[in-house]
Amino acid sequence: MTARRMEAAVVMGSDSDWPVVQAAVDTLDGFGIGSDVRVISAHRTPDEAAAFAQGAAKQGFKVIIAAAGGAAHLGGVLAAHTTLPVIGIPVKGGALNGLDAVLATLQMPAGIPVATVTLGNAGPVNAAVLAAQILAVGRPALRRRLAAYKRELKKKVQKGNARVRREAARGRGDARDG
Ligand code: C2R
Repeated sequence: MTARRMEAAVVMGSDSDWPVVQAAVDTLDGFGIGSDVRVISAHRTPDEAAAFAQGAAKQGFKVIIAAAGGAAHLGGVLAAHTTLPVIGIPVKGGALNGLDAVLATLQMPAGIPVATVTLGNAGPVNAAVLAAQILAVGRPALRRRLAAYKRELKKKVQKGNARVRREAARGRGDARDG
């Protein structure tokens, strides 16, 4: 069996972010995208942050996902040191409950984008889906997997619609009978 290529680097500012970030790794796994996970802090390990980003393309990574909470500078610092696309996951928590992380990740100066995803549970999933979409350019097999993923989302909504309509109709019927 050949080892899976590690195309996505998943970096987080602290091991305390891992419970949130895990969903990104699981979602990447679901698309068959290999990821390498590590803790690097632009604040606490600034030299490692710069060195990692500078060497990331050479290591074979094609996209970087950076998760951080609070004064979340990690995504921006990694983006400053690479031309790879960087996707930022703001991590909820702290005194400001993540609003600080959203703004710090999102509000980058012109020329150094960090594609910032949702705060909360959707964030790591969306980071992984966006990474898959970036990697799928020119890769029909991965594009087909993404299309299948969207079909599953559609089915879920249709099932939900049927359930809600059934329950609502039953509720109205009960009210009329009573
Ligand atoms: P601790 O739980 O280790 O105190 O970290 C981490 O991402 C975490 O959410 C608290 C929060 O600090 C964040 N942190 C950053 C950076 N390094 C750590 N925002 C950075 O480099 O941006």
